[in-house]
Amino acid sequence: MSASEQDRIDQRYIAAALRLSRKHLGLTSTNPAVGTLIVRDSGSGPVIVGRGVTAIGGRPHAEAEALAEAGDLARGATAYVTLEPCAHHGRTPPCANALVNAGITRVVGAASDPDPRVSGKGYAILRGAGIEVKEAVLAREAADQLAGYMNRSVRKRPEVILKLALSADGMIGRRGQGQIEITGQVARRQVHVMRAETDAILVGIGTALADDPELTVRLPGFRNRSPARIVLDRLTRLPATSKLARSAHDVPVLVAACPEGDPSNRAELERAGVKFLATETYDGRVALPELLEDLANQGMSRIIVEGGADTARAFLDEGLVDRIALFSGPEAIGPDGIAAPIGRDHIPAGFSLVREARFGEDTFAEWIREI
Ligand code: AOF
Ligand code: ZN
Repeated sequence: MSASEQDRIDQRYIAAALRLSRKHLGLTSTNPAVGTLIVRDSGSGPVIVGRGVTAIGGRPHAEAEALAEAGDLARGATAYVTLEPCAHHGRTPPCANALVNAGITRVVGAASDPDPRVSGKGYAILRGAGIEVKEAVLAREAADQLAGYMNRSVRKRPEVILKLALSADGMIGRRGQGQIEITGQVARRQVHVMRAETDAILVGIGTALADDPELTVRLPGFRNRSPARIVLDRLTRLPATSKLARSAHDVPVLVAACPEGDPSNRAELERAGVKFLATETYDGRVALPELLEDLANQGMSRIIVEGGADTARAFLDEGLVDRIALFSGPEAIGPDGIAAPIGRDHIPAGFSLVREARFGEDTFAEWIREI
């Protein structure tokens, strides 16, 4: 087989392993959602004999699952891994050793693991055992998908995804009105998939009061995939009668408030099951870097900021946005619109376009900032 033919096959299986692992994105924190495929040559071409994704909750690891499915067929096979196999004795034995013991002869990897217990050591164990190792195949795609884990490891905070729905004239809503429909149903369904792939949805109190949103995942096939809901609510104004508070026993609601917030409302919200974050403040505002650090310490890797304009601007101004996801609808809102803090033509420096799509009448584009 020529080298370029081999490269094409390797990219195809890494792409398949990334697609496979995506189904557990948002379900494995604090572990990354990794994918593994075990592929062997059947004589008439390569066949997949084992598939693994990091299990819900983070363990077992993807390699262990894939090796279990492959059994003896792993001997002499190639393992495609979206993240460098682990080298440490954690709650599970090292995956690098498991691959060696199973008789894998070639490993193709996408991302390297920044975890100091693993970084470089996983690949070294494999090479030390005589396994052929090829690294960094589809490294950009893997970095994109593993951005939550990478952010938490390197920046010590979750990946912050800023999601906005923009009208044709660059507005995100109409003054004095609650939720208005900017994008169609197909795009809205896509938002629910994005929510399901995160650990929390964050909004400002302005949005919570104006829209009374539920911020849950309501999509067939994605039941029980609602992440926590976080409200930036400096003065503890979230009503105990809001949809958020009323559903707090089913899906967690976390409020970031300042000490001067309303104590009686706080007590009422706590009775409804709402939890309060230990928030630091400066200039009377919730300190966002500290809030994010706290969320990372609670195990969160990906959060999605969904509104409104002031909240989006606060994260942007502090340089705390890692991914920008813009949905654009076909209709204009006009002069009573609320201007978006950002637009397709005003993406901050340092971000690069990773995805463009159409959802019904709407367009979608996504940019990420490299770590
Ligand atoms: C892998 N395969 O599927 C995942 C890996 O707490 P532990 O023992 O589960 O270890 C967590 C670390 O394992 C995590 O920081 C990352 O380095 C690695 N995750 N490794 O070989 C997997 N999810
Ligand atoms: Zn492992």
